[in-house]
Amino acid sequence: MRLKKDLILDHNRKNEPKHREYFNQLADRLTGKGRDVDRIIQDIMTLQIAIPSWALGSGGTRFGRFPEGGEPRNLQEKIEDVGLLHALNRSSGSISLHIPWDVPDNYVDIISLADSFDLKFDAVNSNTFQDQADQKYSYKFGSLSHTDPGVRRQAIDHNKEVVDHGVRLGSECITVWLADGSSYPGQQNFRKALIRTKESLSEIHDYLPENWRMYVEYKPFEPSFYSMVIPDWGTSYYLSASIGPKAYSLVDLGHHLPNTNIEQVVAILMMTGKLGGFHFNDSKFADDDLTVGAIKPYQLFLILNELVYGIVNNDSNNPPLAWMIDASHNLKDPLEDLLQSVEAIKIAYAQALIVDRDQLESHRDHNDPVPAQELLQDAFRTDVRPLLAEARIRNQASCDPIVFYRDLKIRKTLIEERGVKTIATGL
Ligand code: PSV
Ligand code: MN
Repeated sequence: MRLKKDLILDHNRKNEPKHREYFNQLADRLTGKGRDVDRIIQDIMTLQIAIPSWALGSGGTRFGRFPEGGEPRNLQEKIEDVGLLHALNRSSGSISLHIPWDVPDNYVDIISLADSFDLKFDAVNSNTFQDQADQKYSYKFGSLSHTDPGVRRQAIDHNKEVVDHGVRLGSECITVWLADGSSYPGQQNFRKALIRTKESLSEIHDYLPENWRMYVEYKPFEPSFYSMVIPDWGTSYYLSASIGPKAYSLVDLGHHLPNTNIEQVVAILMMTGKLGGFHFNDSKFADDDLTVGAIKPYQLFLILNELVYGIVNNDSNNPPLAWMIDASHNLKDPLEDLLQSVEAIKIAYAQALIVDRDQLESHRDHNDPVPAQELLQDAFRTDVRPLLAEARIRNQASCDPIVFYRDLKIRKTLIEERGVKTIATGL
């Protein structure tokens, strides 16, 4: 399904007068505070957040899955879905593929399809957490960290193949997430497992083309329940710092133990020039993979505040970040959920952009936490949504994507086109 631009522009025209009123009020207020509103809108207009190919169908738990219907049946349809999102918000201009769930059968066709929606290919993801039917060795007891060199070889080669797929698609980075670890005390030698992982990752790193990056994702538990080989940002940093210049850490917001100060983690990684990118999501308990900003919007804002600080100050030449979503949609229409997630990231980004940084540093230098808190919370409590709507209108996207999506009954059309019982590959 392809959205006609005229429909979007018509919808915008109808909603424009009301939007103008809200926008003008906010723009006046921000201008009065010395903020450059046009510059902020420009920054919002250019922000792009990659959509994971594995999150376009309904998610589920080990207790069940309740699909919405009309799920994409193949990679082409996944690209069409991301194309829909991008047409609606002009902020979802890339797709992150998971291999082997999404191996293209014809690269030229896939690239030209993506092109026709103005989409690029973001990080490719390897999968050594599941066994595939045709593979020789099992990953039951690990992959890149495995005690058996044969299993490690298979896992390394898989990662190299993923890089090859990415090269052909025009991607420039690979994300490696390992399920490797142990579920029982005594099962694994922590030191040896980490060293083996480092050696395997080094070989993959050295295989990367010149302009490529490798993102090393960490996670404290699951599927291993006692120890994960890369459990936290410290271990990920150790690996990315010691493996080489193309290696960076990836922060998945759901991969922290409760109350971890993620904004501080982000600040330190960025300060060291080793922050590669994000898997955005939200959680109440652990890796819940909920809609970004659904549970802890203030934390999200504080994270974005550190990112904007790093971008403004060009922290240790940290390279441009990969902004990606990694979520699961158990109850919501996946496309609506993704629209909400992208919106939440942009809201937090816009709030971070309106922070008066000079003033904040001055409060910090004078050890005055009260105005520092007031200043941050003033930005957080500002309803910046008119800035986002304005950015979308200027980008010829829908001023109100979810309302428009529902008005057009897009899910119903997708179900008619693809059927009720279609299943997308992924988790
Ligand atoms: C693992 O929980 C993870 O966050 C990794 O990024 C995987 O690639 C993805 O989820 C798989 O759904
Ligand atoms: Mn992730």
